[in-house]
Amino acid sequence: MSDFFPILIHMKCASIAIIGRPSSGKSTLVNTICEGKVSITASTPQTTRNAIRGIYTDQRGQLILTDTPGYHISERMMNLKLQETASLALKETDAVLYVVDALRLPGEEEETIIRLIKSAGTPIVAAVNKTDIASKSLVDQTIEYLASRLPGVPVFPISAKADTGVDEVLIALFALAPEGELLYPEEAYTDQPLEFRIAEMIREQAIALVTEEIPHAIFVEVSDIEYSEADQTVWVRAFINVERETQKGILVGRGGEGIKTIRVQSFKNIKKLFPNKKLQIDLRVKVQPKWRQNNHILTRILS
Ligand SMILES: Nc1nc2c(ncn2[C@@H]2O[C@H](COP(=O)(O)OP(=O)(O)OP(=O)(O)O)[C@@H](O)[C@H]2O)c(=O)[nH]1
Ligand SMILES: [Mg+2]
Repeated sequence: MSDFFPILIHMKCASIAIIGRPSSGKSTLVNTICEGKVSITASTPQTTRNAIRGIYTDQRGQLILTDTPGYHISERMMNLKLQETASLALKETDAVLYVVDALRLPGEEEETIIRLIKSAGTPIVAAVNKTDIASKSLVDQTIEYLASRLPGVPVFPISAKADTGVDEVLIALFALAPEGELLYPEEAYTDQPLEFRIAEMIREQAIALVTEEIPHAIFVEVSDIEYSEADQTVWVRAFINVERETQKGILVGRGGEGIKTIRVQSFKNIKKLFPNKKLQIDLRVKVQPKWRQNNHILTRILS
């Protein structure tokens, strides 16, 4: 008899849609799970605008996590498109990871999201986030609320930022995952195109610089990535688009200080994408009046 006994390892593979209100910490959670910068984050709500895949692999198998735009009720054109992106992600998934912000008492928006995820009919795991800063009483109230609205759904108190309770969420997700081959290589942590990742890293720093409504008026497009073999340098050219001249003035800043800060801060993250090369980033700010009502632009940047 042969000494060789094949070991049958039943790997699991599941796609998970991450759903929740704006600013509940969905993108922070994806980054913590995937141990990399998959999705940009900000203290202002409605940061994520696309379905963004993060990939987590360990000896149990693979979870393909789809970060989605925060679900916000509004009839504005851009918001309707963001809602559609979140709803679509629910259709192509094995399970939903529902992230609830313990700092904000549930309201109409939470009720809408619960209706939406229930109607999708896929298994749900819920995470009550920001337990590192929320009081115990707020966390308990949120857990109670979820138990009453989603009976039978496992609920985990977590901190996406401090990485507590996240392992328990992974155990619950793998428990729901079907057996299957890995869809991505083990070392992959996202599948986003390079141009998109760079544009997002620039947008993150532009958002960090401004307040009020301006973060929502920004979109970034990379026009060009060029590699020069001779001097081992990657050239990135990108446009930060805003809706008004006044917003442009704020982003550029006095003597160009604003745009310089965005370039220097985003450089740190973008450089990690080109570890052995030199990097040059050329940033311009451009005014695109009322782009949020322009179907052509919205379709291009939100698809
Ligand atoms: N203290 C604390 N802050 C957190 C935690 N998770 C997220 N945050 C913060 O909450 C803010 C929003 O986080 P994001 O991850 O961008 O939230 P999001 O749900 O992806 O938001 P949208 O993309 O707008 O829907 C950021 O300032 C995060 O640093 C947490 O566990 N604890
Ligand atoms: Mg987000």
